[in-house]
Amino acid sequence: MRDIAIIGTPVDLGAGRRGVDLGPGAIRYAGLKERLEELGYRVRDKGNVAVPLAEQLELPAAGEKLRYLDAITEINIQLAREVQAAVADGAFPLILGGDHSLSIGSISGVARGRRIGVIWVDAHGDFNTPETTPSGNIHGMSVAALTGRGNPRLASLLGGGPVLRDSDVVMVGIRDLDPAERAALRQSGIQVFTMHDIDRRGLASVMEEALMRVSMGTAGVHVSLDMDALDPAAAPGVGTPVLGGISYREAHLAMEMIAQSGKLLSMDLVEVNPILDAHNVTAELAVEFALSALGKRIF
Ligand code: LYS
Repeated sequence: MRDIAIIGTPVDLGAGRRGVDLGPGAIRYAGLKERLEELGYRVRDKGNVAVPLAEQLELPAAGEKLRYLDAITEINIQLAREVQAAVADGAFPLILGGDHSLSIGSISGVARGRRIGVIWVDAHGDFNTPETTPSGNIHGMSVAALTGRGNPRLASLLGGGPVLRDSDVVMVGIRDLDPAERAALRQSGIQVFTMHDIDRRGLASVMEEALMRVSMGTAGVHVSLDMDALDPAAAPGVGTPVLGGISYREAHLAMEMIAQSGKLLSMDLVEVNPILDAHNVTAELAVEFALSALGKRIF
């Protein structure tokens, strides 16, 4: 496929910290469209999904377990429709965030009417539900929702039950789980590759297994890249940094292996926070990793 549809989703309502709403602009500013064109793609920037500012909305009550649920549901339904339209046009959807709650919409759109696999590259499991969340932030609940858990409006965004099977989801780069989230994730059928696994086995072996699992029986693979999977020394511009992440080269290698698999259907680039960044390096990295996932090679 040589057509790419860029869809921005400048949402930060799912996060505890402000600023990732500026991520799509920062990634565009880093030259995403031109650099994809240099790779030989025809790129259409579809602009941004409409997102209200936190300032326009009522402040959630203290202790709220699903902060900004109405707005986030609405944004994700819109995003899912945009993504579905891109797929119907034969284009590759490339979604720019924004906080990780947007993957509920992007993946619901890509998975409409078919079974897909997902590689979730992240420091966090994003497997909380309203019962387990310590923060009430919906960006910590995306994988739970996509596999049918938690709030029904998120878990069945477009209607029709769970979007993903547990066995079709693999997490890579995990190193920060909340206690009840950790227990739930252990009970699920989701394969989790933590930083410990990457340290012991090496990233290549982990990615080989991840790709094999998510490719089995599926129409293809969506990659959801949270920039906080990277070590904060390489990618400082993220909302929820955690020490001990994957290196610059490991991230490239993961994306290069995804490209070589020939299975990639669509991709999210999320949690870029330009306010916390240094000269836009994190957005520039996001562009580089998208290029590697879409076939850019060293030699
Ligand atoms: N686990 C934490 C929470 O639920 C952090 C999630 C970070 C998601 N990007 O709030």
